[in-house]
Amino acid sequence: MAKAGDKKGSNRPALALHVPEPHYRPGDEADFSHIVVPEAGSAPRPDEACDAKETHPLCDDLIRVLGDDNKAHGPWDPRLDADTLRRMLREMALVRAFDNRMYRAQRQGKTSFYMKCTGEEATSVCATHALAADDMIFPSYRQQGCLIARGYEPVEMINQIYSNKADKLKGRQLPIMYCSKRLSFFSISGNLATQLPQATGFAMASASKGDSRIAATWVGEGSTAEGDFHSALVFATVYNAPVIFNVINNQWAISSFSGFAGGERATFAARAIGYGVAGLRVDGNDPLAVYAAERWAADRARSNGGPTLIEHFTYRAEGHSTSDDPSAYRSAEEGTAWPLGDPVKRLMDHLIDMGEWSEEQQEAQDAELDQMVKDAQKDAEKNGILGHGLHHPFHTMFEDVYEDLPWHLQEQADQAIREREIKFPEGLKK
Ligand SMILES: Cc1ncc(C[n+]2csc(CCOP(=O)(O)OP(=O)(O)O)c2C)c(N)n1
Repeated sequence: MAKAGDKKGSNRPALALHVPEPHYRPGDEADFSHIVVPEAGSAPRPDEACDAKETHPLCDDLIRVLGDDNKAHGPWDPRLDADTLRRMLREMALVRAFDNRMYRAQRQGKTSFYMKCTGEEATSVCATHALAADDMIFPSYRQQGCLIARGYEPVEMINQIYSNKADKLKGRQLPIMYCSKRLSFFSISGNLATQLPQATGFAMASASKGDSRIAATWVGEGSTAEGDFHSALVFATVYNAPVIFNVINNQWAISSFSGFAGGERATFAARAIGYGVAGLRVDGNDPLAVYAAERWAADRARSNGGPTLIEHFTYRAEGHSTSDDPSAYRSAEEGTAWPLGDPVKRLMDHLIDMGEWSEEQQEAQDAELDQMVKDAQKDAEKNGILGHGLHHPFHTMFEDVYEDLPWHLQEQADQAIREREIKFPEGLKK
């Protein structure tokens, strides 16, 4: 019998630690043939009122509606009219035009930071269309599409990005961390995953008041590794809270691939099984499938069927943010090799196939949207850009939190203002 600390003679195998490694690194050829892409229309659609268990086989499937033939297939086809489809297409294209211009604005030094959502537009725009206008959205930082789908003005977004004197958040948030009470869009938090328990809490409050508003939240697959994910799902399942968890699996969390959040072992949708909530796994680049899944979950939540976790399987086509260089850690070929295509092009091709749109109309719309964002940018620049000094007055940082400023903060405010007067005498004020 071996004694403690006596390794000699032991024939037990040595333990080995598994450290996940992505399939492809810079310079590698990217081949996604291991990803199972089922036929569009092949996934069954259970009734919204079904037992959560009935959805669980879908956690290993992939709900797809738009086929390679550009037609809508199967029971998940939401049968939207052409006007709604054109509106979703326009808003996705607007998000892309906005992202491209703001990325350039950061490179031109007009703001310190920007984050694009290229390739993921459907997961925010089309999901928002499936919600009621006053359902509460608890976003992460890549859901500019939700705000655009609710009609937020690009100029307001740019004012926030520039932290200028018209920024409604008074420069107190990192660029792109928007918030709009009017549009039921909760304040974005830079601390990952805090929005999940907040969404569950809102949903519980809404239900306990007998209200009709549900909550929908978005989170990256990497952030599901946070403890907040667990707390949010436990409370949601225990109290059958009317909340939708949208997990955006775009394969990467900055430079960590999805394997570091558990993606090698099970799908992210499959986490629903352990909590006993409904779970769906959807092609996140298929605008119709995204709409249909979100609508299913919203109808279920609104009729007291409880929470749903939706994994949107997609790809982050660009860098994490303007501070990131993905060519340092992933194969440059991944974006083009991604098997689920581009959501904007897929919806455009579908509308063209229906005889409701044309490439010429798309081109003209792209030019119009680009001009629209350019005009909004010009208007926002009148209110100031990074470093031009046109921001909210310095002392406002001490306002809006307390009704009566506590003495120690008052002291700090007085001291800061005095020091500022010395550093920046009249005429040199920054
Ligand atoms: C609590 C916390 N940990 C770490 C970070 C740093 N951080 C910011 S974004 C990010 C990656 C998140 O990836 P994912 O959740 O997959 O979302 P994606 O960026 O892909 O949309 C990390 C680690 C943070 N902001 N907050």
